Amino acid sequence: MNPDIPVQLLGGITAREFLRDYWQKKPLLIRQAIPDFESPIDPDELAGLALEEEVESRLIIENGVRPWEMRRGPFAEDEFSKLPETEWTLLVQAVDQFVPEVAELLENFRFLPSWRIDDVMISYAAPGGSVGPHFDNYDVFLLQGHGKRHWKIGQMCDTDSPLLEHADLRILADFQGSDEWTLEPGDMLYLPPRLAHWGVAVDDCLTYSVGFRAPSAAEVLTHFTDFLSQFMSDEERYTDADAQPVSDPHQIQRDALDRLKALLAEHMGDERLLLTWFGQFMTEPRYPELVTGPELDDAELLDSLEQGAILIRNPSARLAWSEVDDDLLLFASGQSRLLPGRLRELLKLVCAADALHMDNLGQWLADEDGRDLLCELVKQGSLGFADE
Ligand SMILES: [Mn+2]
Repeated sequence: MNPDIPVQLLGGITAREFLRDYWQKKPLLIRQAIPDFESPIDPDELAGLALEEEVESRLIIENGVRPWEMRRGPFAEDEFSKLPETEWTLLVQAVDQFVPEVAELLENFRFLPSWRIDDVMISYAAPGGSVGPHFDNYDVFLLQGHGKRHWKIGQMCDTDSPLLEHADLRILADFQGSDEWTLEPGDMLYLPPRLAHWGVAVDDCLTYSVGFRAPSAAEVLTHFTDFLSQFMSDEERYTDADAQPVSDPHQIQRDALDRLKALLAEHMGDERLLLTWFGQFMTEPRYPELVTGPELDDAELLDSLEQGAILIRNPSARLAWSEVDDDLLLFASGQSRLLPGRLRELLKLVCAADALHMDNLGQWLADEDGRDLLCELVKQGSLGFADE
């Protein structure tokens, strides 16, 4: 998309302006980001999802058996009827993986890399419902779906910010409010990481949280070095064939440190492996058990497509691609595959298209590598047949 065209979702500023002035920096309130927005899911349907085994959900009851009581789903149907009239919240994670119309909302965020998006969480709150003042370590767009929610924003926080004593929730002990707004359906609030916020339902309300993912520095280091170590032999060790006689045998000298730094730099500087690890890591599905596929060979796939079958992306799959020299890397749900550069347009199609069929695949089905790729993606579960 053109980064210099005003975006309705961003209140008429361009993607370039948003990224420059707000993203990861400061909050932005956008009235009618999605004009006349009608939530594709209602509170009953959300509660229905929270009954399902594979769906992550939580209930937070402000005056429960203890203050801010938290219960984890899946829930039994009668649990909802026993809740108080007011001051509780139901949070359902990754609704985009279960409701296609919710996944479609993500099309509005194509000015950001799709691999940065985590999920769409939807919360229902009874009047007065809230999860308390808190901060998150990731960016979030809070889109009001139904009813009204009053948002207050506060100070920037960090790991030293005092929290209430609570086993499960990170509620701020101290909230220094600065701005506040009441959001109505279609209104949206962008919040950068670590900004304190506190949303309280004015009436029955649904709020969509489009959350982002950014690995912590500790995760990058531990996961990347774990990945690297798979490719290292036990014979590769600290070496000091260049050693000089020591003056004090108990002293660790500067030259030892230099050799270690060289060893680290040699491996950490391997861009190809860094890219491979990162692509695999960022496309790991939230629910890997939902990404599985059938046994299938090229001929069967071709046959099905010729008979009108349609392939769609598994809503639980994550896809991304990158370049390495003249080749391409496709990342699909935690795995990677090196492909010849001529498949670039097919890769882009696989990542972006809502559906794959004879019409848009066309010539690619005549390409053995192309067919092979589609077949592998179906077997792996990242792509699936539409009517299954
Ligand atoms: Mn939050």
